Amino acid sequence: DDSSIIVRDGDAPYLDPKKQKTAVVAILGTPNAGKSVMLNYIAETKVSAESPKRHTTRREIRAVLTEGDTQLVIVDTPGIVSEAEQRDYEATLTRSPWDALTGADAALIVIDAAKRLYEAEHQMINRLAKQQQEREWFPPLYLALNKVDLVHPKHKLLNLSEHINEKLECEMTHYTCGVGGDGMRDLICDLQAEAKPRPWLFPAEVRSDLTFAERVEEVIRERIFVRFHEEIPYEVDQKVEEATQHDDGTVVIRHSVYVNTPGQKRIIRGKSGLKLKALEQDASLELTNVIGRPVTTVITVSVKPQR
Ligand SMILES: Nc1nc2c(ncn2[C@@H]2O[C@H](COP(=O)(O)OP(=O)(O)OP(=O)(O)O)[C@@H](O)[C@H]2O)c(=O)[nH]1
Ligand SMILES: [Mg+2]
Repeated sequence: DDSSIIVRDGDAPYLDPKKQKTAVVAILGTPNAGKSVMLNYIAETKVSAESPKRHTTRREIRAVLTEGDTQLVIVDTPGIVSEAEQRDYEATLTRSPWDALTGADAALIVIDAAKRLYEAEHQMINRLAKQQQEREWFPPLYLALNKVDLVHPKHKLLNLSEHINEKLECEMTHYTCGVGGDGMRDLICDLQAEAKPRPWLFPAEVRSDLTFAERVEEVIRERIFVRFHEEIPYEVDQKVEEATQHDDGTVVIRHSVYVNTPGQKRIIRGKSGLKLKALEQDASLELTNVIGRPVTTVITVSVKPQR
C-alpha cells in the first residue's frame, strides 16, 4: 500500500478559507511549445512529463502553487493540432485540449517563438479570437512567447507579439524561457492577480492533482519518451506494482511496463539489459528529486497479452 508515502513538496501555513484566493489557469498551445516545462516550473517540481517529442502530454494534469493567500491551479493540456489532423488525434484523447477553458479563470497561450507559425498555431489563434468576439465572457488571455533563448535577433519577438496581438486580445505578452526561468516570475505574478476570493481547491502543501502512483508513472513515462523512439513511447502501458518505504527512509518502487511486441521488449531491454538498467537509474534519480528521498526503481518489461 503506497498511500502512506506522501509526496511532501510544498509547505504553506494554514489560512482561513474566507481569506483564500484561487485562480484556475488553462495552458493551451501546439505540441512541443513548452507547456509542460512551464507547468513544472510554476509547480517547482516535476508534475507533467516533458520531452522533445510531440504529444508527450495526453491528458489534463493539474499543478498547484500556493503562495500567501493565493492558490494557482495550472491545467496542462495535450497539444492543439491543425484542423486537418484534429479528428484522428482527438479520438485518441479522453478530452479535447479546448475543454480546459471551461471553468478557467484565465488562459495561458504558449507559443514556441523560435519557430515560425504553422497552420496549427494560426488556426488556434483564429479560434481563440473568434470565441473572444462571440462569447459574452471569455477567460482573460495571457500570451507567453516561449523559448526566447533560441530567438535571434530578439526584435523578431516584437514582430511576433505584434502579429498575434493584432488578432487576439491579450492582457499581457510575456517573453519566457521555461527551461531557464526567464520571464517566469512576472508571468506567475500576473496569473496570481487573476485569483478570485474563493477557497483553495487543494491543500496548501499539495503540488498536483495526481496520486502518488500517477506521479511515479508520469516521471517514468517521461524517461521513456526521452530515451526511446518511434512508436514505443506512445504504445507502452505502465503500472506501479508496489512502493515500499524502508525504515531508513529509502523508497523502492516496482514498476511494470507493457509493450505490444517482443521486438519492442528487446529494444527497451537492450543488449544484456543495459538499456533497461539505464532507464531504471535515470528514473530513480528523477524520482529521488520528486519524492525528496532516495528511490530505487525496478522496472519489468512484458509483452501485452494478445487478444
Ligand atoms: N531552449 C528551450 N527549450 C525549451 C523551452 N521550453 C521548453 N523547451 C523544450 O521544448 C521541448 C518540449 O517541451 P514540453 O514542455 O514537453 O512541450 P509541450 O508543449 O508540453 O508538448 P506536448 O506535451 O507534446 O504538447 C522539450 O524538449 C523542452 O525541453 C525553452 O524555453 N527554451
Ligand atoms: Mg506537454
